[in-house]
Amino acid sequence: MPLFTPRVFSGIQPSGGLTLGNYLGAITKFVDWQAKGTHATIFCMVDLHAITVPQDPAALRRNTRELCAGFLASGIDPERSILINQSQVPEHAQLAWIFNCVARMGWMGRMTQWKDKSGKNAEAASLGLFAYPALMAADILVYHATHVPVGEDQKQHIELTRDIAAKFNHDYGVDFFPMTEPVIEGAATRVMSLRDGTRKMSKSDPVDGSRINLTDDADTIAKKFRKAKTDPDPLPGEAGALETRPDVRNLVNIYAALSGRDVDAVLREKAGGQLGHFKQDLADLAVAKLAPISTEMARLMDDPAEIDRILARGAERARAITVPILEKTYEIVGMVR
Ligand code: AQP
Repeated sequence: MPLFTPRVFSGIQPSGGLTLGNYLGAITKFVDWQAKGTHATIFCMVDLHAITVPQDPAALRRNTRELCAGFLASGIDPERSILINQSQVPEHAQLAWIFNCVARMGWMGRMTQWKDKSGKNAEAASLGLFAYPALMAADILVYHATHVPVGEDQKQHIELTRDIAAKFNHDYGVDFFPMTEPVIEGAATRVMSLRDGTRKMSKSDPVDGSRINLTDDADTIAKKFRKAKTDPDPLPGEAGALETRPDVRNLVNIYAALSGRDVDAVLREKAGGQLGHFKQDLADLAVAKLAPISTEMARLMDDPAEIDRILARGAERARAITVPILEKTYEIVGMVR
């Protein structure tokens, strides 16, 4: 394989407000990669992915800018990283078409996100929802990204990205696309719903109490944790004992991730404690971490023109990478240029 420039890419859908799941599973990891400085870092608001399910246009515009504010407020620096909105870099969608012709229907049909989101009525789901992983592969490979930090739920899509890259390279007899590595690390790779510890916390869950939004105020955060589903037993002293208590395990994982410690260290300190007290400690910790972010997001949202300028500049920098990679792809495929 050729030596690829080490590059990190990841994205988040502006399909609602940012959740604590997005923050712990994705954004904090993005900030860590940026701080390491070993790789070029590219972070994206994936608006084209958001419209695979219905979106109100005004809400989509607002959510996209708010997501950008969330990235900035959490520590993404638009000078050190490239920060973009997907539809402003057209090579993502152009490469996705090529990948639609590389990926197989059977591969897409096996994706658990497709099965979950299309539900019982797959016939009525959009073609875009079915093809979602090919667009995601294009998002990643249009930068020749070598590493993708994601939450656990996206692992299967990264594996499919590797399948698409391998098939393209094989079919055309080239070593053009890298085998991208998923990076899934930490205590909160899968933050669960506060109302059901067996389901992922999601920004599009109709029950607002199931998630912490980055824009929630201190009282709302405390109330949501207070009402989080748990059981009457005290906290155990070691992680193994949480296997059968998914709701409690979720809260402990969130606490560990927010405090930057591992789960065993948290349990050693909290063993025997009542859940009521633990929920209060967790709420205090979450408020201390999230309040400065939501204040900064609100400040940034007062100046949408500045957000738009940052995104326009990001798109310009991104296209210095994506245009040559797309052109080379077209040449390999046999398009007259
Ligand atoms: N609950 C979660 N725990 C850990 N990581 C999570 N991520 C999302 N939810 C959790 C990670 O956040 C990144 C962006 O995800 P996305 O918004 O593009 O799509 P998603 O995974 O489908 O997120 P949602 O909140 O569930 O959105 P909707 O409700 O619109 O489908 C990814 O790295 C993801 O792993």
